[in-house]
Amino acid sequence: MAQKSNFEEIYTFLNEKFSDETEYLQAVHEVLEDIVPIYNANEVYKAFDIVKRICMPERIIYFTVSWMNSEGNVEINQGWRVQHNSAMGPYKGGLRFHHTVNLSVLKFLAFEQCFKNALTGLPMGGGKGGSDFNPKGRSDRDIMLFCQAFMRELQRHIGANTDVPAGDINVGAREIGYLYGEYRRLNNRFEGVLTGKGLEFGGSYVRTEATGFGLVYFLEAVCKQKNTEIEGKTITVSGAGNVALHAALKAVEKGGKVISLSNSRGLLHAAEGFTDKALKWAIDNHANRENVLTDMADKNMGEWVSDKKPWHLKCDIALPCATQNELLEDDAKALLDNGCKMVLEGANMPCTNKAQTLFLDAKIVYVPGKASNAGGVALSGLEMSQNAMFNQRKANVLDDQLYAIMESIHQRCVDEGKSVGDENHYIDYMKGANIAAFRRLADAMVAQGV
Ligand code: NDP
Ligand code: 2IT
Repeated sequence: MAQKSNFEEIYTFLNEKFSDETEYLQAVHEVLEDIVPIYNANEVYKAFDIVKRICMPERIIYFTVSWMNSEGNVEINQGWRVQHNSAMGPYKGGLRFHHTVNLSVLKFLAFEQCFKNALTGLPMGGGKGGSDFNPKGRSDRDIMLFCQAFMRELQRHIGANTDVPAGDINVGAREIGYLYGEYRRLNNRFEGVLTGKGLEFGGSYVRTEATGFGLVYFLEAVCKQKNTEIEGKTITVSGAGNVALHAALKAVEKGGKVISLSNSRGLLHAAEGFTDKALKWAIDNHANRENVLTDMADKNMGEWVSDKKPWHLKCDIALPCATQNELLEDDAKALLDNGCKMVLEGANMPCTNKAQTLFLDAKIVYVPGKASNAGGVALSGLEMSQNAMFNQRKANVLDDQLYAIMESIHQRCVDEGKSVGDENHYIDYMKGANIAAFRRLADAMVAQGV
């Protein structure tokens, strides 16, 4: 029999082993608080030492990407794929290219991905990968050369039934195309080894929109639960990439007033709210602009404010959709002081631990990304099933499926996150998401033995 574990013992064990991996420890800590009581009450989970095993990646692949750029100079980057857990299906999760990528960041993302994927109800394990390559300001040719070199190594570790990467920060349709092309040339076969592919080569309708749209579908479910609606609400959004722009567009379509977008250089403030026309222009143009937000300001679509985040703006709902730890304790205080009632994460772990605590203590709606941004990977799961059947489903069918999946994730969070005996019926979505995902993952692991 394995020894009995508890929160402190497990966290100390991980903290001693991985003391310099701050983002990974932060993500694990967030989950342990909620799941250890469930674990301690379950003799089978304890006998199988499930919690430690869920926290530790099954495999980490590291490689050096040496490549020759378009000017004939050799460049060297680091590449990783963290294959965290495959009990529920092939490892599944995105690739990120950003100068801040390191093992701690990828381990936190891979760990969270397992919980997120469990919530979708689809058969997917969890993983994440990427590189410290900084694609900003690079030529299209350099991007292609880097993607090809990255895939030359990654290809031997992935496969449609083994590990299926997708996009994440700075990995969009163009990069997935180049990565997929290199995989196909090296392996001489069509298979759904990546998701987010172009519609002409195995891609799925609605995948591009799915994370942002899914976030707003989740918001709609929250509003229904609280007998209110999106229409007429003022919404702040951070980020100006795939997730942020599609979330903003869907929120506007639902009658919300979206007053901000942002990036690492500043904020675009639209006091009267962005129009759907402005957001569609941004969606069509963001991938090939140096700074789509200053270009929008030049077109009078909003006012550009350098080096500012949106969290000081008065709003009813905040949707952080840029990156991890972008919303700090002071930002959370500003949101609460201004009457914000709901925070739903589009990004992965955008709120720091202190910010989360403030939201939960204030008993406003706070939904962690592993639940509210699961629409992207859910559509990836649907892309995998279309690839396996060699077909392509219609956009309206997939949009309905996405809606149904987000509603069911919401329901799972409510079932596990409602406080017994609380007359205010407060839903702790964080606890609900962590416990619902943990039960599914733990049961899959127990059933398969050690
Ligand atoms: P994109 O690369 O399309 O956009 C990222 C956006 O975030 C850019 O506007 C970027 O600004 C901004 N950003 C990045 N780093 C920072 C920073 N340190 N401070 C402020 N802004 C920053 O990525 P996605 O939209 O795909 O991803 C956004 C988030 O959503 C990530 O956390 C990702 O993990 C998560 N996510 C993505 C999914 C997907 O399907 N794509 C699915 C689920 C979650 P700049 O251009 O200045 O760097
Ligand atoms: O964080 C995420 O869920 C993603 N970047 C999408 C992963 C996927 O495999 O579609």
